[in-house]
Amino acid sequence: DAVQGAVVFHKVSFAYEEGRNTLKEISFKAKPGETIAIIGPTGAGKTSLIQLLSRFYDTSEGTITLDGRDIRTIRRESLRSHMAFVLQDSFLFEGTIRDNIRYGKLDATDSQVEEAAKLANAHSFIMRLSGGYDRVLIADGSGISQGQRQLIAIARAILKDPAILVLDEATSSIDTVSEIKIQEGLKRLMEGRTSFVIAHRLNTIREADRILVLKEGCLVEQGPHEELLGKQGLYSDLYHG
Ligand code: DGT
Ligand code: MG
Repeated sequence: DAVQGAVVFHKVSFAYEEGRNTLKEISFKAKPGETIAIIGPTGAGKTSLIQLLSRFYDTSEGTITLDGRDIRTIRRESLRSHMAFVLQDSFLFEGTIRDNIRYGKLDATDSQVEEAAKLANAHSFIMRLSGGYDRVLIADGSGISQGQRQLIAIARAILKDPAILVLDEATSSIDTVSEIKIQEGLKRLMEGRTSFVIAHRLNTIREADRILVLKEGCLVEQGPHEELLGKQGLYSDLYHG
């Protein structure tokens, strides 16, 4: 039951409210291991598109397939077991750092947890905290910075080892040191997985295999950076500010 991570959207439309489509006839393909950057103005439908992928909502029209299989035929729990989400305010629960990372794979050993934390660049800051891996976090994560929360979320995702990764890049300011650590951790996390990134950072966008440009629920352009620049359309306008 190994999942390769091929994702196809075929004429996908979605409405939160009847008669008002939030996403309109979206079609694109992601091959296993590709990185797809999703960009567009606020309200364009980026988060909604990602939510369809995990069946947080189901499409109104059209189909989404994973490795050729309509995701509506896959139980949500099973579907999500192949995905990890690293979101802007990734959720941490009240419990130890160890348990927060282990949430990615409940039967992981302590050494697997630490290995994932090392790959995520989280190990060194954890070791500097009093209590280390046994430090208890409270639900809103206070006591650790936003950047450190992200590193824990990345460690959790690395431990889970999913075929599909969904990443919502932070827009808010994270200090430069954490930022570099996060970038390195994310790079390791994205390797060999189909990754969907709601991208704000120019580097991520430029390096993506394909960029989806959304506007008012429509996929107005798609392609790699150079190709889209050449079109001198919305992407080129956004890129040149
Ligand atoms: P962002 O995060 O501000 O850059 O915007 P996007 O691109 O992530 O936009 P998205 O998908 O959150 O919203 C697309 C449209 O759908 C927008 O008009 C707001 C609307 N919308 C989002 N979530 C809901 C919801 O839960 N219920 C309803 N009725 N509308 C929603
Ligand atoms: Mg959003």
